[in-house]
Parts: sequence; structure tokens; C-alpha cells
Amino acid sequence: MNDLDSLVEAAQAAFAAAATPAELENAKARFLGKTGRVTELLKSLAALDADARRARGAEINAVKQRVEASLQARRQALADAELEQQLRAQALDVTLPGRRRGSGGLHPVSRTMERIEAIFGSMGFDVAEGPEIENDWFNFTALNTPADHPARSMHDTFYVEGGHLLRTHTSPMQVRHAVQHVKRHAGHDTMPEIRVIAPGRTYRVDSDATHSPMFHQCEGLWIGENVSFKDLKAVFADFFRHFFETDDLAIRFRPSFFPFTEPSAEVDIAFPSGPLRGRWLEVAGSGQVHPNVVRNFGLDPERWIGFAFGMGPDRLTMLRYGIGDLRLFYDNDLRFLSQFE
Ligand code: 2NL
Repeated sequence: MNDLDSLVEAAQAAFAAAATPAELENAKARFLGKTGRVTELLKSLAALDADARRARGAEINAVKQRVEASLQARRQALADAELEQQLRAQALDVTLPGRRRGSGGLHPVSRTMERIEAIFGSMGFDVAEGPEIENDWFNFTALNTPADHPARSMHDTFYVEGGHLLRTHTSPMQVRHAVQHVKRHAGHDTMPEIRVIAPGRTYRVDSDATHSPMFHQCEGLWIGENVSFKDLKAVFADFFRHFFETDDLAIRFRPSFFPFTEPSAEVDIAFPSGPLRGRWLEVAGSGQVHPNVVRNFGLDPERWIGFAFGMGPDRLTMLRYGIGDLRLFYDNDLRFLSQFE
């Protein structure tokens, strides 16, 4: 191999060793720059006579062209690699599955509320919803609550500005519904029965494993000209059998007291089998609507009579799913909530 061939090989090796465009340009300077090895060869032609210069000049030019071609090839290779690398970095895998939003689910208490509304709806009850901030008349006075009743105290009820309060039960909504119903049919000989439930949020100053300052209630009211306790018992039997999805269930009424009903009764149910077998569970309060309350609806208590009840959807949810601590409903822990999706 002559000195010119080995020069070409040295250039090719140097270009091949250059890993970046900057390294390649440095390598180029060593061969084709002002003091580069090819340039020095060309300068050496000056010392030759005309014939020798022509012959040697042609050889060196051929070398120069091979070195330049090698340089150009390496530049192209580095540019191609750079582009390839960029494309790889920006690559989009269109076959990957999309990132979906989780489907989520209803809160267990919301599921209970929907079930309650559907079951009572099938028995002809309207659903009345309304304000959580109430006044004293709708929350207490209309419901025959004495002026000095402890429930009215600030220890039990959250009071807000302007003498308003956070409703302590959903009964005020039933009073609103009844008053409107009576007004709508005023001046007629007959009035359709009032048959309504009022589900929703309620508030009391109370907080432990079985009480939350915000909780849910569903009240019911049925007023007609011939509505009695036997209807109340039938409604409850129907409701709880549907709600717990079993006919195997006993119901009992225990005498009790509420200002808004007379007589009043606590409602217990018991399952003869299953995990809750044999225990009487308190599930609702109820009673015949007090004549004073019927009068506050704008009706004559001598003609209109009926019953009302109140139950706690939070507690019904705990019984249905076997949940031991009410606070789980309000911690918003997805490990708990996602079990109901
Ligand atoms: C309970 C007690 C009860 C009522 C609620 C009521 C509503 C109107 C008129 C008369 Cl508009 N009464 N509601 C009656 C008896 C009991 O609930 O222990 N709830 C969980």
C-alpha cells in the first residue's frame, strides 16, 4: 500500500471514529484544513518540476476527492442517525389502549336513596325535595314542637344567619308539600290524598361512630279521609321486603313518643335467617299525624287523618351491606367507596 492509499484509509478511520458532527468537523480539519495532511501534500507540489507536478497533482487530487467523498458519506450517516434517533424519541404507539376516565359509581347512601324513592314511587308516593336551610316554623312549630323543646336548643340544632337553621329532619319539606297541595285544591269538595316522601340531607349537632353532623333522612306522609295504622303497617311491610329483598322478615311496632304524631310508634324489623338473624333492629319512627299538624297543613283534623314516618337511609345502608361504622360513608376513601361500583 502506498503512502497515498494509507492516507485515505487514515481519513476514513478518523471519520468513522467521529461520533458527532463536531468530532467529524475536527477530523476533517486534520486532513482537508489549512494545515491538514491533504493540504500539506498539495503544498509539496511546489517543489516538483512541471511534469512530476502534473502526475503527482493528479494522484493527490484523486486522494482529495476520495477523502471528501468519505467525509460526505460520514456526514450523511451521522445526520441519518440523528434523524432516526429523533423519530424514535417522538414515536407514538397508536396501538396503545387509550387512558380512560374511571367509570365511577354511586355512593352507597345514594344507591339506598334511589331504591327508597323507587319502592315508594311504586306505591304511589310523590317525592318532595327542597331547602336544607329552613326557618323555625317549618322545622319545629308546624310540627307541634313545644317552644321549650330541647331539640330547638343550640346544643342540638345548627343555627345560621337571620334566625334560619339547618333542617334537623326532612319533615319541613313534607309540611311545604302538604300546604301547597291543600292550597292547590282549595275551594273544591274533594282533595286527592297526600302521599309523599321527603328524602334528603339533614343536620344535627352530634358526632360519633353512629352519628354524623350531616346525615340522611327519608320521611313519609300519607293523609286521606280513611288512612289508618293498618295502611302504615302494610306500607312498611311492603317497603322493607322490597328493600331487603326478602319476604322472610318480621315487623313490630313499639309505643313511643314524638311531638308530631299521636299515637307514636318505633318500628323494628327482624330477619329469621341470615347474618342479622334473630335481632330486633330499630329502622323507623312513625305515628298518626297529630291533629295540630294536620291543622297546620290547612286541613280539618276531624276529616283528614293519616300517618307519617321517618327513617335513616345511612342506617339502612349499613344494615343492607353489613357496614359497622357510619363515618366510612363520609371519609371519601375510594378503597371503601369503590366496593359499591
Ligand atoms: C324518627 C322519627 C318520625 C315523623 C317522623 C312526621 C312528619 C310530618 C308530620 C308528622 Cl310532616 N310526622 N314525621 C313522624 C314520626 C316519626 O321519625 O325516629 N326518624 C328516624
